[in-house]
Amino acid sequence: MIVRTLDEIIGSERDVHAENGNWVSRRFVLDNDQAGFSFHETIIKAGTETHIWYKNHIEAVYCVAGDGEIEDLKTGEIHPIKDGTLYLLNDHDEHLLRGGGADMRLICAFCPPVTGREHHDEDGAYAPHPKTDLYDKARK
Ligand code: 9YT
Repeated sequence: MIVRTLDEIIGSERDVHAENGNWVSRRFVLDNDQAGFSFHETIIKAGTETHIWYKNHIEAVYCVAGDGEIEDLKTGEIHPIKDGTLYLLNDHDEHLLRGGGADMRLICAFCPPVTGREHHDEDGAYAPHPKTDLYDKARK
């Protein structure tokens, strides 16, 4: 069993800040924990806009505080986000994530797991998992 607290993560290498200051991600579970997913708490700063397109990952995101919205760039649909809203990027959905009036606190799970060394590329993607073939086979 692994037990971790937010206090331990803050200020450690699991506490990752976006280069543009739009978000902070606390990585509770990473690839090297061998759980098959990674599990993060992400704070999206109020009033920010982030272009994200996870071409190599599925992500579930559950909001527990704050407010904002997500714009699906394929359909143009805009969905409000608040405490109790979940979105699942099950189709590698390109989107804009906007923080509203108060910082959004999001609980996120990634499959395949994030290793912790990825950076958003110019399209807002993370690089594929090094063993991504294993995950592709597992989904078939
Ligand atoms: C919700 C989202 O995708 N935010 C960007 C950061 C990401 N959740 C991460 O790396 O934890």
